[in-house]
Amino acid sequence: MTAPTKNKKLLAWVAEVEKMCTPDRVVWCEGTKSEYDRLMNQMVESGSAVRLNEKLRPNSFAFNSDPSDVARVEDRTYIASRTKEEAGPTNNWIDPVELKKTMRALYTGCMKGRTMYVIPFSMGPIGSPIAKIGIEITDSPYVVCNMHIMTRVSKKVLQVLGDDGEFIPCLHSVGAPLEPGQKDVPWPCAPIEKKYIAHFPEKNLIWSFGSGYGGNALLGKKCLALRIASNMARNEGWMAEHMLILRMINPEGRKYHIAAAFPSACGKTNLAMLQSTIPGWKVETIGDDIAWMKIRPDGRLHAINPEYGFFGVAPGTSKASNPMALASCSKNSIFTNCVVTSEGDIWWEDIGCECRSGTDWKGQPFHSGMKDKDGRAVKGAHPNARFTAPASQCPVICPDWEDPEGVPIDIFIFGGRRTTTVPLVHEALSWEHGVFMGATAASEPTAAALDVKQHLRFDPFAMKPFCGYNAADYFAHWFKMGARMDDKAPRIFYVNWFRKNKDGKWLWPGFGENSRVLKWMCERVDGRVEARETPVGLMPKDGDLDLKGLNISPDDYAELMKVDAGLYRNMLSDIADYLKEFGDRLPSQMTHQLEALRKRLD
Ligand code: O2Y
Ligand code: MN
Repeated sequence: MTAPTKNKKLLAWVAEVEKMCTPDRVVWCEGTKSEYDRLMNQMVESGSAVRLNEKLRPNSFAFNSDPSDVARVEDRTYIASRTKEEAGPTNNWIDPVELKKTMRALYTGCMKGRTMYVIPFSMGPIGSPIAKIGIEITDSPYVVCNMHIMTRVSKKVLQVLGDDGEFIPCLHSVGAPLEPGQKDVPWPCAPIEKKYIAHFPEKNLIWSFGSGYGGNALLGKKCLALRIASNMARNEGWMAEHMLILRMINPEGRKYHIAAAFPSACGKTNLAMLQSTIPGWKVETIGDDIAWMKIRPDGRLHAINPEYGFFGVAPGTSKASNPMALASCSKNSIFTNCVVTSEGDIWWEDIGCECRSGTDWKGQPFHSGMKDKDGRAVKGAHPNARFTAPASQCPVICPDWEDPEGVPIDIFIFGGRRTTTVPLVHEALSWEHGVFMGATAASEPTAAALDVKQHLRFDPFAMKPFCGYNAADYFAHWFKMGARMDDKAPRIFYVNWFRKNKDGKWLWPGFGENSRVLKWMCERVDGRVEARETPVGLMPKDGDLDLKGLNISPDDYAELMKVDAGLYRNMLSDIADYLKEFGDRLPSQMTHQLEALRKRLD
């Protein structure tokens, strides 16, 4: 196949990879429907995909991964910067020269018997001043089809790239060469000790080997759009964040744009697609996972969603929890590690109906209520089972979600999962205080991970697994961005949807009712409501949080909003211990904020 580009750097890289990986053939992808259909047909024929019932789930396919390859592998994810200090204490570091030597040996001949696909893709609307071009080389047709949904794959990308444009090279192999005559398996991958998800930030280069799953293999997502992009953003003066983006519209039609960062299991996708319960207020989705933001000529921070689709967790997604996510994957979608029912539809735990009979993610017969030989409930879908769905299919997608200029951000929200201590909502006293709140965002350990003393799990800006450089320098970058924006900087808030009372009952209903908290934030931005100052930040005055129609007792509300100085003081030592990790590189503003909080709590 002749290459559809004259870009010298790209041609040289593709030739170098072909020589090293020795595939049987090279295919340049164009992102067309016929390309997608052809690859899907091939995968159905080879037995790695199941075509779902056309009437129930049009143009949709189910895959089961190898049981050893079901999620991102953080232990095998590396930031191979020049020095360990540049990667910082939150990343795995290996010397780049050593890692390249190891990985070159693994890549040598690794695509034997397979096709090498070259995928030109844009993160962000093609040609947007905030977008970036990536080229993924992979030997997985499953990856190609997922990239079609998750990114903008097109010939136009190569046109924008031109003869000497810059791109981010992303090399991926499942790490399972085929000998002549060897039959392929449905989900080829390499054993865990051969898996590497490697980032070379000084070279803007990604090398992934051995896994075909999600964030390990769809390299536009976590590897490019967060780890490599966060480092580029620091160097180039913009921001690449693990944030959803939404637009909230008030009854007068005023639009507010919100970007929010939460660690996993905090309902990020649900918030991105929230259905407001307040009459006249509406929410539209712009993105559910990643935000790229630049200061534009108006002095404000504008955000785009660099992705084109959703790679959402399937179990728990239902009409009740997130009808918009469910509608998004009603057609043209890929399902990985879910149950396929006897009718040829898809099923997972808590989808909102029973599965009378089907095949589980390991290919075994399954029905709801099934027990194993020890009497334990059998799960049909893997807990990290996923749907890949076009964002354009979300019924509440914002009409401007592809605006190349992005949307101006008014509000940042951080959060964590805390059953005690942290109130439903508080606002930062300043940009510096807000950065401190984001940098110290934390959740309680899950029940399974409880140890004697319940240490908090800090996940700064929900970026712990995704920041491609030293997190202390990342905090400094946040401080700098605020200074550049001055009074045009977004306002910063912290939420905790997960507080419980003494009987273990949730104090806040969550889901659509979270719109009440967003409404208060919007009113704060407009100066329509004053706030009361507490030691931890600014909180709603009595009556300002709209609780109309909500059945919440005054006692529960008081508990939900309570700031117990003693409990907060206990948290200070955890925060101080965690910040020590960053040593001398920690920006002085962080220590000032910690001391200021300590004083306010006295
Ligand atoms: O397990 C994976 O590979 C997926 S991880 C993921 C997918 C979509 C959005 N966010 C995440 C995440 O880990 O933050
Ligand atoms: Mn994520």
